[in-house]
Amino acid sequence: MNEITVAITGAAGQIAYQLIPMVLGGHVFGDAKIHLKLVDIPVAVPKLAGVVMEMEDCAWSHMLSVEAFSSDALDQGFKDIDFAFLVGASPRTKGMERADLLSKNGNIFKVQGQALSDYAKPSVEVLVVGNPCNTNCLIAMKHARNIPDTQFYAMTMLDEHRARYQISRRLNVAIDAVKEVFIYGNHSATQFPDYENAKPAVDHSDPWWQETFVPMIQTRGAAVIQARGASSAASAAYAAAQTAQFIVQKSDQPFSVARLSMGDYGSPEDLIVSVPSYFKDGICTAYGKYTHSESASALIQASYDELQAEYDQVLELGLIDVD
Ligand code: NAX
Repeated sequence: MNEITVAITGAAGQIAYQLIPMVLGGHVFGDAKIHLKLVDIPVAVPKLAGVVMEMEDCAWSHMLSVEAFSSDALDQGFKDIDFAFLVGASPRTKGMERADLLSKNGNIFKVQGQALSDYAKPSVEVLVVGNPCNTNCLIAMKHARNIPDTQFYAMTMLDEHRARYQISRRLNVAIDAVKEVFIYGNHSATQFPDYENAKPAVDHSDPWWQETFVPMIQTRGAAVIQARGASSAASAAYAAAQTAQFIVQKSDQPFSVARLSMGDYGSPEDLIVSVPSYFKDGICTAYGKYTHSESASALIQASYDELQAEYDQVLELGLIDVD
């Protein structure tokens, strides 16, 4: 029997509440039967007991076990896992400086990276969703000495979905007819959603693309918070499930994901950067040879610069040892 052991951190949170049924419902890992480990901070563990009960009550046919773990017990929470969704993160609270946010999350992802290295299978694949996801992913990767860097990813699929939908609406074509839309840079308000290489082709001379479309995608998360009073959850969970599918299937279809840069598309090497990607010989690699206008290139560079600044701050905070 094909079995897989999966961990989800932030399991008592709102994204996980949508993601867990997708995983156990068999929508992510194909026919594999699943051992699921739910991890959250100690005060949230009692709530996790309720999530466990609900999943038992679904009697999922793919489910072998569901257990709750405290983030203080990653030796159990990450034991022998094949796939990790790192969703849990510390939110930015009112008045918090960006450096404080990086520092708080950096310490979480440092511990998680070390624990993945110590307790997960060396073949584990790791998808970071918790923000700032690119830099959190980098920190976890740097502390996971026993796991190849190529097995770390940060999610930009939700941004791609947001962009594809808006393009389909603008062009008045079916969503599935819109292809080759990719996110460049950071999962943040500086990201560049590339309309210039989308299929069907768009009219670049129309200022709507740069003046309306780009900022709309960049700030869509904030717009959802404004309308819903809570951040994206269903759409984020769906994007995480789909990204995991691409990863476990080693898909040769191109998709948006942030991963260790090899300098692709002019990105700074050794950072976790989103560019068009696909699996080639089992490794997630840059896809295509897309070119960009001068103005788009400047936007892409601004997002790369933001990632570089986050990295510099993380170095200053001593969250990564340079060796
Ligand atoms: P919630 O606040 O609902 O849940 C977060 C959960 O993480 C909480 O239960 C909290 O106790 C837990 N947690 C905190 N520290 C932890 C630790 N050290 N170990 C384990 N669990 C821990 O947030 P939710 O809406 O689920 O969002 C989760 C994260 O996803 C946030 O950082 C959010 O910013 C990020 N997002 C990322 C997106 C992306 O595209 N990459 C889009 C959606 C979302 O904004």
